[in-house]
This record gives sequence, structure tokens and C-alpha cells, in this order.
Amino acid sequence: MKIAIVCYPTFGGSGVVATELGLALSKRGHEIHFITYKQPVRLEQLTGNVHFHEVHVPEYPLFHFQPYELALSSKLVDMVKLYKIELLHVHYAIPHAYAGYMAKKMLEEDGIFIPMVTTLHGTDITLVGNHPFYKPAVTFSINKSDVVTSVSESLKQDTLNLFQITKDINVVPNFIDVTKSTKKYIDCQRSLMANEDEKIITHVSNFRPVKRIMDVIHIFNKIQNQIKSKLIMVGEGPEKEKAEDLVKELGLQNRVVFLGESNEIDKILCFSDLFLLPSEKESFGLAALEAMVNGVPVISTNSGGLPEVNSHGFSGYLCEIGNVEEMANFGISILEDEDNLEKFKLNAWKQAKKFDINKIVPLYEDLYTKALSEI
Ligand code: GMT
Repeated sequence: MKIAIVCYPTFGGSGVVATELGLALSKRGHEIHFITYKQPVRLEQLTGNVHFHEVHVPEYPLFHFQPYELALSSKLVDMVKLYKIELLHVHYAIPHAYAGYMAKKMLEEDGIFIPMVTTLHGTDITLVGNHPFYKPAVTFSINKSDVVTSVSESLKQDTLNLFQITKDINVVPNFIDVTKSTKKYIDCQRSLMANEDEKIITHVSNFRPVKRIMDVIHIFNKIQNQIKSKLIMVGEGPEKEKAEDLVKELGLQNRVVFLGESNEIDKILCFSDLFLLPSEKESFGLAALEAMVNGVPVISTNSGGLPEVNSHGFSGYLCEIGNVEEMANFGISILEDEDNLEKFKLNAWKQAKKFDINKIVPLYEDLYTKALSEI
């Protein structure tokens, strides 16, 4: 199939999932066209059947806001015609599903009928899309999609609760390449980050308020009181400065490293012993899955789709939002005993295997076939 993938090209989970999906589909023989405003961060190489088309938005001083949706829908129309693309797969409802629908309608004027699959990722529903300023447009574009998918059962329920949805929502969980494992990284340089007798705890996110970054620091503070350890903070975002201040206030400057954004998460996770994800809301928690596939147990909240990903008492633990005491105690219980730690590491890897890319990508292919047959 010839498929256009529309996504955010940044470090966010939705962009990562869209990119990994496109690459996996290309390996299965499909022709993939990424259409967005910048080359997606995980799209390192463009091969024969993977293309990238940049959406340019010309600056015009009259406009207070430059109309990205217009430029995107026009680009979609042009690329569909030029490459004879058969299907649009848009990731993140805002504004991609809206722009995709406009493109579909413009193409119909020329007698070209093309289905649109919309994947809901989380904040497009629970935080942004639910805002009264966007809600009618988001509801409309979800209902006008030919196929709708969500990355967890929890997100499906949130969508049905928050919007008047008339379409079926298919749950297709996020996935991971399970061949990624610590063994792959022969240059796994643990010694650069910590001494032999120290444990390494990691957090990866976009440092937005929803991630509860201060909880990460407080949990770590309690753990390091009992277990010699280091905290590696990966990512950038609005809460970073506050987090750095808290680290200073608690006198943890020598124990906490802020690495910034990284394209090499696996190289960091391969030497990590524990992953912290105390989010307020998480439709799935791709970061937790990336940790688990590297054999890193996860302490997370039980919000949103996290209970569908992290298994309590097996791959890690789930706690109430904000219960830093309990999260720290569970962390200590995993780290204080080497045998227990090894057991949790192995379980984390086993849990990740449930989301094997080879099991999940065919689910999308089936939905594409269905969408094409119904157009
Ligand atoms: O919150 C993020 O990390 C970014 C956000 C995004 O829109 O890219 O992630 C959302 O989509 C990911 C991929 O499906 C999910 O794994 C994240 O849980 C989800 N974030 C939230 O729901 C807050």
C-alpha cells in the first residue's frame, strides 16, 4: 500500500510511534510518505520506500497565526496526486484529523476517494482536544475519520466519555521492537554515569506538568537516603528549571544528572536499574514500555492506560497519583535485593514482549485493508 503518515516530528510519544510504525510498514513492503513540518526525530534514514515531504508555512505579516492546517491539507492533496497515495494515517487528532478530512474532501472534487485512519494518542483527547475552543472540531474530525484507533482501552473510554462519538474506536496499543535489549549495546557505558556500588534510576519525558517532575525528584530523594544511587533525567520542557531548583534545594546536585533531549534513549536505559513515571495522566506510557524492553522495572502511577502497560508486582509497581512515599518504598524494595532486582528486570522484559511490534503492526494493516474496502 502507499500510505501517507501525518504526525508531529518532535520527541513526543505520538511522533515516535508514528515514525516507528512507518518504518516497520516500509520493511513489510509498503511505500510510506511522512508529511509534516520537519523530518521526524527518529527518522534517521530515508530509504527507497520511505519518503519525507516537508510542509512549508509561508510567513505573512497580516496573519497573527500562520495557517498550518491549510498548508498541511494542500500538501496532502498534492502528494496524494503525485505519488498516488492510497490511504492517510493521521496521528494526533489536532489538527491532523481536521486537515486530513479537508484534504479528503478536496480530493473528492477530482474524483479521488481515499480513506483516513485517525490514531488518538492521549493529550489530543484528555488535555487539548477537550478544551471548549477545540471540542466541536475534534468531535467532527474523529466522527468523519473512516477508521479511528486509540492506543489504550483507557483512552478509548476517555474519548467516549468526553466527546459525542458515533464511530467505533479500535484499540491498537503502542508497540516496541523487542530485539532491542541490553545485549545489543555492547558499548553500554554504565561506568560513565555511576560507580559500581550505585544504582541508576531514570526518568524520560517532555517535562510538562502532567509528568509530575517534582514527584520524580522527591521519590528519588527518598530512595537515595537508603540506597546509593544516581538519577538521570532525560528530556526538556517547562518544568525543568523548577526541577533543577528542587535538586539544589535538596542538595542532590551530585546525584542528579540532567541530560537534555536524547535520540539514544536505549543507550541510557541499558544501564538503568529503575524507571520512574509518576504521571498525572498517561494514555499509554510509551516511555515505560521503552524502559521495560531494556529490562528496566517501572514505578508508575495507576492513571490512564498505565495499568495496561505496567504489571503491578511483576514488571514494577503502580501507585496512586502523588503518593511519593509508596513509590519510593516500592523502588527501595526492588533495588535493595540483587536477586529481586534481577527478577524484576527479567519480568519487565517479558512484559514488554506483549507489545511486540510484529504482533501490533499487522493490526494496523488489517484496519487499512478494511478502510480501503469500505471507501
Ligand atoms: O505526553 C507525552 O509524552 C507526549 C504525548 C504525545 O502526544 O506525543 O504522548 C502521548 O502519546 C504517547 C504515544 O501514544 C503515549 O504513550 C503517552 O502516554 C501520551 N501522553 C499522555 O497521555 C500524557
